Amino acid sequence: MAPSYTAKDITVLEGLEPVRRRPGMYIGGVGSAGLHHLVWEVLDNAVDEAMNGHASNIVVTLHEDESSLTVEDDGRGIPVDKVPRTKLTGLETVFTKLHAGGKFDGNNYKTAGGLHGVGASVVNALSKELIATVKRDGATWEQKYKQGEPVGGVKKVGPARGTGTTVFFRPDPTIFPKTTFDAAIIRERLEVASYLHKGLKIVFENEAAQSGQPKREAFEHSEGLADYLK
Ligand code: TTJ
Repeated sequence: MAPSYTAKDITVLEGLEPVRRRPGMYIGGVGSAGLHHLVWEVLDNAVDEAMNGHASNIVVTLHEDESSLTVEDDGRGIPVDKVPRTKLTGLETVFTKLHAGGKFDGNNYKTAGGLHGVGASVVNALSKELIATVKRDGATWEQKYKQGEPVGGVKKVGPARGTGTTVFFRPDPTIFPKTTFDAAIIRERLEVASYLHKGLKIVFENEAAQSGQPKREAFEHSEGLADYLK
């Protein structure tokens, strides 16, 4: 028999107001751990695309101001066409709709790192600015947001070679008392992720590196945890 959709297949999507009202419910708190949680949520989305066999490279860039970050993958690219039921693009849905339930109310099942790819809207809600860029079907598409609200629609901004998703975000200083990221914390997480996900190449570009620190590091382990044990 052909598969059919039932009520249980329809995901309830809410707006982002509750995230800005009670950020701790979604990221644990607004201190350093909560701030870095934003990075893990975005990173997990890119890692999921790699785990599904569609991406093999991730680049994480800590920008010179230390308060903004870019995560890029070479996966399929988040779809930019409109979803009939919601009349929104897949991209806008990912970044502006809260998939019902918060992390700490037991409604979303977690992977090792976070919300299993539904945390992008939480990051957006708590960002002063976020730019999502998708390369798909030979074109580059972009949508910008401020405090989780779209600033215009999804726009075609030029041609593209290959496919992928890039997310630039700057955490909102009206939410976080301190918005500077710690390069050492990010570097460590990326190194561990590269051991856990065999064959995935993760590059860390640290534009804020001081003299004597590497500007670029690549983490890649063809044998995964076996490499770690060695
Ligand atoms: C969804 O189904 C069609 C093909 O693409 C799937 C998808 O969502 N892929 C995806 C999401 N790849 N990469 C992302 C992603 C990457 C970053 C850096 C951040 C976010 C929020 C998502």
